[in-house]
Order: sequence, then structure tokens, then C-alpha cells
Amino acid sequence: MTNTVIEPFKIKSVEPINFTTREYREKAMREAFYNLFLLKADDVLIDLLTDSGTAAMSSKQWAAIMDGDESYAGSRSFFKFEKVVRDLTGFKFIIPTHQGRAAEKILFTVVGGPGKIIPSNTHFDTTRANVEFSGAEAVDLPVPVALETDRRSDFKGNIDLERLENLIKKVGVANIPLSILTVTNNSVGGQPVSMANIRETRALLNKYGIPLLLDACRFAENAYFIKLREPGYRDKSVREIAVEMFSYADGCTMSAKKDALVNIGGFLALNDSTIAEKARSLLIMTEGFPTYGGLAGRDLDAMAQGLTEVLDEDYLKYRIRSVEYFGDKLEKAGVPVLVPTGGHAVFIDARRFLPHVPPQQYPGQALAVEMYVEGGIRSVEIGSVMFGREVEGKFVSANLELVRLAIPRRVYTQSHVDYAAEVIIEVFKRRDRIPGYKITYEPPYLRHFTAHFEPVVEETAQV
Ligand code: P61
Repeated sequence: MTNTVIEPFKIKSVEPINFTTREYREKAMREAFYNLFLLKADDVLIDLLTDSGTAAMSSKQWAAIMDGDESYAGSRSFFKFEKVVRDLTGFKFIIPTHQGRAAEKILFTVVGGPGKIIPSNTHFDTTRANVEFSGAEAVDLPVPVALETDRRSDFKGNIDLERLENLIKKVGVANIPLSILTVTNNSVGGQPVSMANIRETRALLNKYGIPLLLDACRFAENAYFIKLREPGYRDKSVREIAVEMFSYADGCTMSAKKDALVNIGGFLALNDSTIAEKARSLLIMTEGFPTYGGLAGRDLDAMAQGLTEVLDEDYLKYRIRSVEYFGDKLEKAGVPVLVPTGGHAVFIDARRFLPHVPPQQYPGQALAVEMYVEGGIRSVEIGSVMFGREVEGKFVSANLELVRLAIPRRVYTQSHVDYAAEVIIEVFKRRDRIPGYKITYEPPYLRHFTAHFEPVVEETAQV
């Protein structure tokens, strides 16, 4: 019997990555104001900033691209895409968009607005931004265990049903146009939502007549976790599980840049004809005609093919295992990682990694900078840089100080992951000499993308 889970593909086209020296990276980091979003991608060796839009497409997807139909209206590519999405989700109205946030913007422009409340297990930042931009309020209701990074639990992505019912009773059904479940739950560590939780959410919302939507961008990874972990699902195909997940929902938003294995694309799918009609009108104004929605015809073909490939269980086995392998390796070396490892990324608990750096000196940012300088690894801070706030002049930290190492789909091999783990372990060995950071410039919104930082030198040695 062999145990090694191998990449279920061979490589037909390669893209070189650039090696740099430590001195070069120190300079690059300084010139980027210690913000990893401001680095040139060519100066990054292993890019774990995001799993979004970074997948390697298959030869079949590239072939489908050549077959794309670029007709303005009634494109063959659209009908192919629509059929694949409808067969999978069962939803009636399929509206293509250029990416996930465009679907969110259209949806919340139609159903949001002042006084409205949108509950979720946890809104991703673009979802929250679009809810709030409409004037509505985004409420996160994760289960309490989601905030305990060192506690293992199978479905840390679940929504807290008791808090959901209390919220409905408190604010009233009329103010809740819909509820949304993010599968997997990115902001709490790419953790899955159980089928039982989806089903019970549906039952609870039915009692009050509130629609349920899925933020489905990692639906296949979620479905595979259900197969692995939830009683009664081991013998079902991942496709059957995914179909069941969608069957409890009235619609979904989708960033196809994740589980549709493409570099750009998304969609909004709905059962309600009134909302769908309003959404289509907005689509025409902002994205494009309903049979291309801000994309080229060939992009729709690539999505249709990607949505089929992502349900291949050899692929999902490799995908989930290779991310877990990375997490296990770090955990064994004593690095404080969020457990269990999620579907798309390994998350490091920077508060435990750098206990001497207080939240107001951004331990996640400090760690992300060090990993780049040490070995050219790019990650993303998900902590007080992204979610911290000033309230009446006082610093309010994020719930968690995390650094996310997101794994692009089908891009890196096991030796890339081994190397990345070695770099992180080196940084861990000298963790007590790592300084905190202060912000020297920030824009009014989504500051993590463009803020400037400086090390706090008085406290410890300079980077
Ligand atoms: C990511 F730093 N995610 O995880 P779009 N829902 C969910 C997402 O994970 C998501 C979107 C909707 C990204 C990209 C990203 O500040 C950031 O196609 C659960 O990117 O519009 C995207 O889908 C939005 C990274 C987005 C960020 C915003 O890396």
C-alpha cells in the first residue's frame, strides 16, 4: 500500500520564479513600505497571498477557451456555462459577473439599504463592504469555537443558530432580506460548514420566511470536508454532496476565481424572479449584457470546464491533503497554526507566534514581513491591519491576529511547500528578535491594500 498523495496531473507548461538575495528583499520590503501588497510579484519567490484567480488552468480549460464564442448576445459559451451551473446548483436564474464582489454589489444594491440587517456565519471583507455600502448592517454569527485557534473541531465554519434566532426576534423579519452562509468560512480559517448546519439554518429561516444564500466560492472544498468528516456522507459523491448543499439555498454568489479554477469570473444565481430581474437591470448598467456579464465568452467556457473538474475527487483529495500537509509540518515544529487546517490556506496565529508584539503593533504584519525577508514567501495579514479600528481615539484590535498562507490551486508542488515550511521555521527560531510595526500612512477604506508601515525600532532590533 502506498500512502503518498501525489499531484493528480503532470505539468505541460511552466513559469519560472525569481530567486533574490536577502539584501535585495530587505530593500524591496523597505521600498514597499513594509506592505506586501505593494511588492512587485516578480520579487516574490512563492506567492501565497491568495488562492483567488491564481489557479493553473488545465489543458481542457485552455482548449475550451479556444472554443469560446464571443457573440455579444446569445453566446454559445453562455448556454454551456448556464447549463453547468444550473445542473449543479438547481437555481433558476444564472447571472454571470466579472468576479465575486460584482455579484455581491448587485445583490446588496437590490436587497440591502438602510435599516436592513444581513446575518452570516462570517462575511468576507468584500461582502461586508458591499452590505455596508448599501447602508445595511452585516452581522457575523460564527460558532464560539471558531475563535479558538488551538482547538480542533470538525466544522468551525458553522453559524451559531441560537444567536441567529435571537437576532431575528430582536430586529424583526421585515428587516432581514436574506441570510448568507460562506462555504468554506474564509475569515475564520477556511473552515467548513456542516450539512447539518446548512439544513438547520434553512429550517430556522423557513420558520420566518427568510431566504438563504450561499457565498459558494469554495463550495467543492466544503463538500469534500463534509464527505470526510460528517456521518452519513462517506459513500456519497462530492457532486451529490454539493448538489444537496445548494438544494437548501435560494441562491448564491460565487467568485469563480476559487473553486471554478479560473483566473477571472463569477456569478449570481437566484430562484426569485423579482430579485433576478432587478439584478439583471443592474448587470446591464454595470457589467454587461446578461449572456456575458463583464466577461469574454471564452471565460464562461473556462468556468464551465473548471466547475466540472473541481468535483474530481482525486483532485480534491490532493488539494485538501496538500494544504493539511503544510499545516502539519508547521505544527510539528511548534509553530502556532490554526487547527484543523482549512481548505485553501494555512493560518498562523501571530499573537501566539510573537507574544511580545502587542496587537497595536500588528504582530501579523510583523510576521508576514519576516517571512518575505527570510525566504521570499508572500502571505497576507488577517488581523488588526485588516479589521482593527479606532473608536473615539482608542485602538480596537481584531478578534484574531492571523497570517494566511493561501495555496493557489494546482500551482505549487510538495517541494515548494517544504521550502516554505523551512523558511517559516527559521523565522520561528528567531521570533523574539522580531519588532512590531506602526502605520505611517493609511487610506480611509480597506487600508490593508495600500497602508505604509515602519518597524518600531526602540523596542527591539531593526529588521
Ligand atoms: C481571498 F485581501 N477572496 O480570499 P472576488 N467571498 C469570499 C472570498 O474569499 C472572496 C470574495 C467573496 C479573496 C480575494 C481577496 O481584501 C481582499 O472574486 C469568501 O475577489 O471579488 C475573495 O471575490 C470576493 C483578497 C479579496 C483580499 C479581497 O484572497
